[in-house]
Amino acid sequence: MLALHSSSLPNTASSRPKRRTSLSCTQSEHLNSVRTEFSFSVGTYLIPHPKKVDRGGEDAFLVSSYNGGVLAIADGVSGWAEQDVDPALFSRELMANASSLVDDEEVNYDPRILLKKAHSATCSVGSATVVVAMLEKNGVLKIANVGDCGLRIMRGGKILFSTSPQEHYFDCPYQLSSQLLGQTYLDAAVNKMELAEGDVIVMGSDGLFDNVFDHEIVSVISQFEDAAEAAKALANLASDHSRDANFDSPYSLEARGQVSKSKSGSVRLHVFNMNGFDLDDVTVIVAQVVLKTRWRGTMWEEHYLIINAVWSTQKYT
Ligand SMILES: [Mn+2]
Repeated sequence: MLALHSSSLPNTASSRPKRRTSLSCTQSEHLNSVRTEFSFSVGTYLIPHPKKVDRGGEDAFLVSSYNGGVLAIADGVSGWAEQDVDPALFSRELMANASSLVDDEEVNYDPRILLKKAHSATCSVGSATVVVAMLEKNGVLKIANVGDCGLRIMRGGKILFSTSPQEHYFDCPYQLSSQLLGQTYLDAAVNKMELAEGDVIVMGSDGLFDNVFDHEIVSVISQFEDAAEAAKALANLASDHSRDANFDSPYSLEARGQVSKSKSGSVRLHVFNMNGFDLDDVTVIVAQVVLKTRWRGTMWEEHYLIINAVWSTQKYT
């Protein structure tokens, strides 16, 4: 079973202009009556590991419309299964806690503080890599990343920004953990970017970035106007590549590089991984940056008509 989630952040009815009964307002009143706010149009797609389909896999994610929008993915570290711990419990609880804390006063639009509070509220045993992005209404995106989930920002068909994976050594990423030996919010890589209308964010678990090259992400994004369709296409591409022994994935290239570095063979690698297989959960979030127009008070009727026409042609709101 594939889990499909697709949503557009709500464009509330209250943001729509009200028709004015009198045309007595001044030009300056009109200028003050309109302001624009950044928001996301979001599509998500999750394909669990083929052997974990019945349990839904071990990735978890959240999409919130709070402020300009909040996106996050957590990937439960699978090694916990060897200790009879379901790796999905920690990642799911972490995301559930983050979801309920997005509007917390202390978080104050800071994704690193969101990770701190969500982590300390999580009681499950386990650990997870995690990436969080919070968009403010002025277009500033704040990102916090622990481990090898990732995020790309695309503008004009090019990648403008990429997170870098954090790992202790090959195949052992930084992770928030129930154990003291894990990382904390203080280890998160933080970044801040000013976004523009039309920018596209691609966020994924390592199941995406281990199996799909950046140039392929650019190519797929250019083929779809709808964020949900783009997310589905990227997840399917990652899944197809992970099952294709003849495809040299980013992960398999990295694995080969590690072997050539390790003459003693001290780096443990699964042979099937080196042949190109990297079966994993795949989670993809695609978010297109959109401008919402909000209204304060009254406005000229003429502008109501023009702006309304623009709305009706927007595909992402
Ligand atoms: Mn993974």
